[in-house]
Amino acid sequence: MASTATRPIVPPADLESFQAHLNRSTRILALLGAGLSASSGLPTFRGAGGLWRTHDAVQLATPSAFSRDPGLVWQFYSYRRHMALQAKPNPAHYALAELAKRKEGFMTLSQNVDGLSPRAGHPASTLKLLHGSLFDVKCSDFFCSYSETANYTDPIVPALQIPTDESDPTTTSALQARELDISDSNVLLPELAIRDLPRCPNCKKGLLRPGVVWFGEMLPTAVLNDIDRWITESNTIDLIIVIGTSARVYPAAGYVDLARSKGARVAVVNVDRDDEPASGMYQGDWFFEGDAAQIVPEILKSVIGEITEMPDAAEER
Ligand code: BJW
Ligand code: ZN
Repeated sequence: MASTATRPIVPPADLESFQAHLNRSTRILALLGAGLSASSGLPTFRGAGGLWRTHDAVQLATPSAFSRDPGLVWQFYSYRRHMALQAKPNPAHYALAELAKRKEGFMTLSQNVDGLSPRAGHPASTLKLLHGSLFDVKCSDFFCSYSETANYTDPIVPALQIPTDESDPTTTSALQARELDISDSNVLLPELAIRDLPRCPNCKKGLLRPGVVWFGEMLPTAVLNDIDRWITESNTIDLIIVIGTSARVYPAAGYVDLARSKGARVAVVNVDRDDEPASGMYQGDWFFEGDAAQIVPEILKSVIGEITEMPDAAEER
């Protein structure tokens, strides 16, 4: 039996044909999803990681969830801000950032809100954040236009501090400061009063909310316009690389078909062989099955070389 230890991550034939196409491609899109950050320790939305306490993460990402229970939704997002700040970009974030620096016609569309691609040094001009950022906040009052970017205060208000197990008399003092895993529904969360939630400093009336795009909301117009401009600059797109996304949420998923309609071949990187784009795979496409953190640096190597340095912009903040 062949040893798995020596098996290459990517079958050589696939790798060779993909890299030949990558090397000659001048217009390349990447569509990124939560699976890109999975090996940085951040959960995905659908599938095993998609439950937060007893709540479906997708159900919490809606304006109606926020209207119904802003405290719960803030606890969910405050936890995610905290987790994203603790996480580190992985080799796939660095590999994509490097490709962006080396290939002029490379544009990245990210559905991720975790800030890991910017922290890996992905140039902002070629990174379009379709669904906003966990570190943007804005007023939830329709009539107030207050917004903030790069708010890394953790917790954003004291009431959203992650509880520790100080109440447990059996733990030593060193352990007493240990944060509880509030994604575990057995951990009791404090009741939050509306007055304890982040409040808009401008109108003083509205609650602040995370600056992310929830279901039923428009994606940021400037971002959509930038992407449209890039797409219509030329009649062709050579390649779209679809990484760690179930590609089921629109309009993001629609960019795969749009790229294909301009001639693009599609390369998918996903741990789940069944998570193909909704319109399926065609002859000439590639499916690289496995962890994005391992596969992405491997398949991009013909352009970016080996990833050696991994500076994290968060350490300079
Ligand atoms: C790994 C891995 C590893 C794991 N390595 N891989 C057309 C048709 C039908 C419906 C619509 C349509 N157009 C619009 C809609 C409605 C709706 C929609 O798409 N619904 C669908 C569910 C059908 N879209 C919207 O509402 C959008 N707005 C809009 O269209 O506005 C116009 C409009 C307004 C009003 C009326 C009408 C039109 C907004 C969508 C916003 C999505 N927001 C969220 C939350 C963001 C904030 C937050 O983070 O909390 O974005 S939902 C959630 O899904 C999040 C993600 O960015 C997004 C995509 O998820 P993603 O990244 O693909 O994650 P998963 O978990 O699904 O997949 C992970 C993948 O990784 C899996 O495949 C794993 O196998 C893989 N994986 N580990 C590689 N290590
Ligand atoms: Zn306001």
